[in-house]
Amino acid sequence: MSFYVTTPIYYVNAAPHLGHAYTTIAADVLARHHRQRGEEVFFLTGTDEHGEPVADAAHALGISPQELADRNAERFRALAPRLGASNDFFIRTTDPQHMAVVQDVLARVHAAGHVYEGVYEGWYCPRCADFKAENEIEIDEGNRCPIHHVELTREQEQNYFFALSAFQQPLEDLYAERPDLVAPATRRNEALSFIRSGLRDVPLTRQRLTWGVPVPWDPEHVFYVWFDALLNYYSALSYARPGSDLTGAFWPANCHLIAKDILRFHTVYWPALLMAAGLELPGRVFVHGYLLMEGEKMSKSLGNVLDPFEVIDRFGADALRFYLLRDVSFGQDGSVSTAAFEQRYESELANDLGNLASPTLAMVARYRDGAVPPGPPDPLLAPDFAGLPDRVCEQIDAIELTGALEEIWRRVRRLNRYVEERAPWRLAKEPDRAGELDEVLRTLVEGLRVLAVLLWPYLPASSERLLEALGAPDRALAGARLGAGAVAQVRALEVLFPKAPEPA
Ligand code: ME8
Repeated sequence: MSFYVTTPIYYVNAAPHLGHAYTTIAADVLARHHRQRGEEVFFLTGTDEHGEPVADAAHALGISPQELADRNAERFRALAPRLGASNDFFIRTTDPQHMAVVQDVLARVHAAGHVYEGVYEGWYCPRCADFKAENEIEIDEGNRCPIHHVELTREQEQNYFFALSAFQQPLEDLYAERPDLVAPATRRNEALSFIRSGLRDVPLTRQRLTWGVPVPWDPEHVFYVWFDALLNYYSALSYARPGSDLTGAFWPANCHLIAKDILRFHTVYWPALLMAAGLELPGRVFVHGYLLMEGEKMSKSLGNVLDPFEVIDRFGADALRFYLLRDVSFGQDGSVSTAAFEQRYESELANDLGNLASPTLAMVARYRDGAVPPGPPDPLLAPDFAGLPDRVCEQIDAIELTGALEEIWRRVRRLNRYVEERAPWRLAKEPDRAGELDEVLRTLVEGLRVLAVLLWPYLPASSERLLEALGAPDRALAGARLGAGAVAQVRALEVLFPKAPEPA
C-alpha cells in the first residue's frame, strides 16, 4: 500500500503565516498516520514561484523575482521542520526539472488538440492571478476583485487557450461516478454547481509576462501560473529521488489538501487538465476551512498575535499542532485566538496528558524501582479501549482529523478517571494491597503506551519522549491495543508541557 499526500505549494510573494502552517500540519498528521499503518508514504509540500503575484511583489521591493523567490522559499522550507512536518520533498516551481515536466505535459495536451490560439479579452486580478467573469465582479465598487478588492485590470492578449469547456460533460460524469472525489460535501456541491453553470475556456499562457515557464511551441509566451503550479504534484515524483522515478509507486495522489480559496483550480481545472494529459486522477481533494483571526483578545503570555514561529519557540511545535487540530473542527472555518490556545495548552496538554504521564512514571519509580509489574492490564478498561485503532483509522480515512483526535482524547480522560478511581497513592500505603497497586501501575503504563502511539501523528515530539521513557519505541498502529505491548522498565520523564514557559 502507498499513500501520497500534498499541501498547496505556497506563494513566495509573502512570508509564511499560520494558515500555511495549518495545512502543512494537517498533511503531516495524515502522512504520519499512514506510515504507522505500515504504508509507503510520500508527503509533498513546497513553493509556487512564478506568475504575477511574485513578479509584482519583487518589483515593489526593487529586487528580481528570482531573488524574492529564493528568499521566501527558504522561509517556507525552514517552516516545515519547525512544525515537526516530515515532508519527503520540498518542491520549488523554479526547479529546472519541474519546468521541464510542465513543458512536456502541456506540449502533450497541445498535441492532443486541447489547446487553441485566440484573443483573451476580459478582467484579470493580479493578486489572484486569475481571470474574472463579468458576473464575478463587484460592479458597484468599480471593477474590483471579489476576494482582494483590488482594482482589476482589463486584459487583451493573444493567448493560447485550454479548451476547458470540452470537459464539462466528462467532469459531470466524473463527479457522479466518484462522489467522494471532493470533500466535504458542501465543497463538492460548490464545485459541481460551478461546473454545471457552464465552463468557459481558460487562458493557458500569458504573453505579457516573462516570469514563468516558457511555452515550448511559442517561446514568446509563458504558461499561466496555475497550470505550472498544479503540475507540481506530478513533476515532483519524477525527480524527488535522484536516480529513481517515484511516479509508478505513488501516482496519483491519494489526497490533495487545500483551503476553499483555491477550490476551483483543484476541483475543475486540475481534473480536466489530467484528463487532457491522459493522466490518472487523484483519490481525493479535501478542502479544509479558514482559520479566522479576528476578535483577538489579549492573552497573558502571547500578547495578541498567534505567530506560528513565536508559539513554537515558546511552547513547542506539538502545542501548535494540537491546538489547531483540536480547537477548529477540521473541514470547517474556525476562530483561533491566543486565549483559546493557552486554555487548551493548560487544561488539556499540561493537565490531562502532562499530569498523567510524568507522575505515573514517577509512581512506578517510587513504588517499584521503575520495574513495571508483569501481568495483564486491568479488564475494567478493556471496553473503553476496544477497537480504538480501527475507530481512529476510520476517522482519518474520512479526513476527520479533529474527530480522530477526540476519540483519542476521550481515552486520555478515561485514564485520568482511572487514576482517581483506583487511587494508587492510597493503595501504596496498604501493604496487603500490593497486588492491586501492581495492576494499576501496569495498566497505567500500558494505557500511556497506547495513547502515545495513537497521539504520535499529532504530537510527534512529545509522544516520542514518552515512548522512549517507556522503553517502547515501536509506533506501529497495530500495537495500539491494551496488552499488545510489554513495558518492563520505565525511566523518568521530564514534564511534557511545562506551564506558561517564558519567552525564548
Ligand atoms: O494559493 N486558513 O498559495 P497561498 C487556512 N500558490 N488555511 C490557509 C489560510 C487560512 N487563513 N491562509 C492560507 C496559493 N491557507 C497557490 C497554491 S497549489 C497548486 C498553488 C493555506 O500561499 C490554505 O491551504 O495563497 C490555502 O489553500 C493556501 O494556504 C493558499 O496558499
